[in-house]
Order: sequence, then C-alpha cells, then structure tokens
Amino acid sequence: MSSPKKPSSSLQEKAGISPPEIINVSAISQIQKNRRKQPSSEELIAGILDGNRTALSRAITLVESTNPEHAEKANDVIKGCLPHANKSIRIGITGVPGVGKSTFIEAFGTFLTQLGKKVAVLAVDPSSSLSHGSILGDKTRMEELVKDENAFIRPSASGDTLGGVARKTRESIILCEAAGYDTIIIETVGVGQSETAVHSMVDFFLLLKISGAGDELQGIKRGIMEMADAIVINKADGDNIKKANQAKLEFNRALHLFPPKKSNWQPKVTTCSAITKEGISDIWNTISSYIEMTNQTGFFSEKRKEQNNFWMMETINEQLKLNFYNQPEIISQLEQNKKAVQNDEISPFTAAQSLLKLYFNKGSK
Ligand SMILES: Nc1nc2c(ncn2[C@@H]2O[C@H](COP(=O)(O)OP(=O)(O)OP(=O)(O)O)[C@@H](O)[C@H]2O)c(=O)[nH]1
Ligand SMILES: [Mg+2]
Repeated sequence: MSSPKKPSSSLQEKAGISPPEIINVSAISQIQKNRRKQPSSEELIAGILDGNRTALSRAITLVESTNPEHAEKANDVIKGCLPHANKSIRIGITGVPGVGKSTFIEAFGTFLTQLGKKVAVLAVDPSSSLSHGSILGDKTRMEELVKDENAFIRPSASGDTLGGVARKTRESIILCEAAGYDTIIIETVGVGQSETAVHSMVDFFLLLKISGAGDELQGIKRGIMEMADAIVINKADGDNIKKANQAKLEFNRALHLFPPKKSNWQPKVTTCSAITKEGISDIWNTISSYIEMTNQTGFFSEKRKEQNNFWMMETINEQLKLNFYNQPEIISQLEQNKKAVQNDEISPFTAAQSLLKLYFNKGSK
C-alpha cells in the first residue's frame, strides 16, 4: 500500500515551519526592553521588602559593582533596607579546604529551612576573584539548598582587597535581612585574614574541623580557635566516629585552656556528619542556647554595635590608605624615597614624614 519513495534531491524544497503565533515579535522586544531596564532604587527596595529574589540579586550586584554610579544607587537601596534589617542570626563558618563546609551548609541549611527558617548563604573569599566564587562552583554540593525556595545562595563577591570584599558582604547581609532571611550563613575559607573579617560580622562563629589531621595539616591558627564559639568535628561517620570522638575530647581540653570569652560563653565541641546528618540538630541547639544567653546578658546587641563601629573605622582606614597611595605625587615620590631609604640616604621615618607632609599639604590647599 505504501507509495513508492521519490528519490531525494537537494533541489527539492521542504516546506518551512512557520513560527507559532504565540511568538509575538513585539512581545519579545518588550520583554527584552524590560530586562534591560534598570529598576529604580525605590523599585528595588519595594521588591526586596516584598521578598523578591530577583530584586535582592540585582541589589547585591549593585553593591558589588565598582561603577561609581552604581555605588550611589546601592547606598540608596541600603538606606531604604536598613530599618528592616538586623532581625536575624548571623552565623560564620570557617574551615580549611576539603573539611566539608559546602556539604555541611547544604545539610545545615536544609535542616533550618525544614524548621521554617529562611536561610541566606553568602561567602567571603578574597581569593575567589579568579575562580568567580567558590560557592558558585559548589552549587553541586548544595543541590537541595539551591532548589529550596526558602534559601538564597549567593557566590562570593570578588575584589582586590579583603576590606572591599568584606564591605560588600556586610551590605549584602543587610539586603538579605530586609528580604526576610532570618538566618544568614557566611562561609569563608580558612586562609589569610578572612576569618577575622567574618568573625567581625557574625553573631556566632563556627569552626569546622576533621579528626585525624594535626593542626599544622589543618592549617588552623590558634587565633581562629580562640574566636570560635563552637568547634564542630565533621565527617564523624563510618570508621571515623571513634577518631572524631577522641578529637572532641582533645579540643575540649584545649579550649578550656583559653581565657574566658567576653561573652562568658564556654565554646562547645561537637561531632557531626554532613553526609548522614548526624549531629546537625545539636549544632542548632548550641547556637540557640548561645543566642538565648547573649540576649539575656545584652551581649548580643552590644557585639553588633561594636561590629558596626569596627566597620566604620575599617572603612575610613581603608579609604584613607587608598586615597594616599593613589595620589600621582605620592606614587612617584614614594619610589624615590624607597630608593633613598635603601641607600641609607634618609631614615625610614624621615622618608615617611616627608611623604605624609606632601599628602597633607596637598589636601589642605
Ligand atoms: N564521609 C564524609 N565525607 C564528607 C562529609 N562532609 C563532606 N565530605 C566530603 O568531603 C569532601 C569535601 O567537601 P566540601 O563540602 O566540598 O568541602 P569544603 O570545605 O567546602 O571545601 P572547599 O570548598 O574546597 O573549601 C567531599 O568529597 C565531600 O563529599 C562528611 O560528613 N562525611
Ligand atoms: Mg566549599
């Protein structure tokens, strides 16, 4: 019954497929125009307060931008959001690469959203300007959290200076809080000074460790242990459970040798597995009791006030330094003075004084 096939030839034309009617050219151009149209600061503020994630993302992009025009708009948005911020718990998480931070945040964040919390995850990672943010590459480790509509995950801001990255993260915290996120998790890799910066912007600081590796191997400095409100030994599963419990005892002993904290809080050591999720709820209980205690003593709000002052001073210091080193006169004179100091022609102090004089005289003109 089938009709004989015609030999195919490249001269034969097939009827083209006409575009479906739903694709309306003017609608497309309208969508493209809307996409290009930058929302005003008022629109962004309204969107953020409404819990709109696109508005929140856009505002964070403004905060991260180096364009001076964006900076002004970002400041307006932050100003509008500030009265609605501050109602959250800010948790810092640090630990060396591979300790399981991302896997832990996935387990912990999902646990929190199941409790009905709204969780935002931000990162301070000054080294990420090359890799475009560790969290971004990590999104596979946070598969569930990424899809969770009560979670907001933002890759770390890139920047040249830790101060710059930290400022952007601080401002992003405000935006997330105004958008209704009540638990903010700030992740940082335990390198450089980034833990100190994160410690100065969170209420609770959690240090992730693993058992079986010496402190040298884990690259953890004593100062970071002193900052921790909790040490969590991760990967306490399978054959590792015994070793993790042993490590817990050792850390507990070590922590008792540290001077008491200003908060009067005795740091806790726990074990957990980010994979089996064993111990995750205990960590939340620990954080909750810390919050309860520091709220009672007034330390919680005292610390936030101190942190605000700290960041104001930090910003002034950083801007002054930048301004100084960016002056063309200073740039050229600095090189000459360096040579003179190296050749013992002038003392380092005289060299510094003459540069500062040059700077201040220029400023007062
Ligand atoms: N057995 C076990 N493995 C874990 C656990 N948590 C994380 N891992 C594994 O450890 C490896 C590193 O985990 P990540 O979550 O990527 O560690 P990270 O600290 O975020 O690493 P960086 O992003 O490189 O700093 C992965 O292979 C994880 O599957 C755990 O609780 N138990
Ligand atoms: Mg990671």
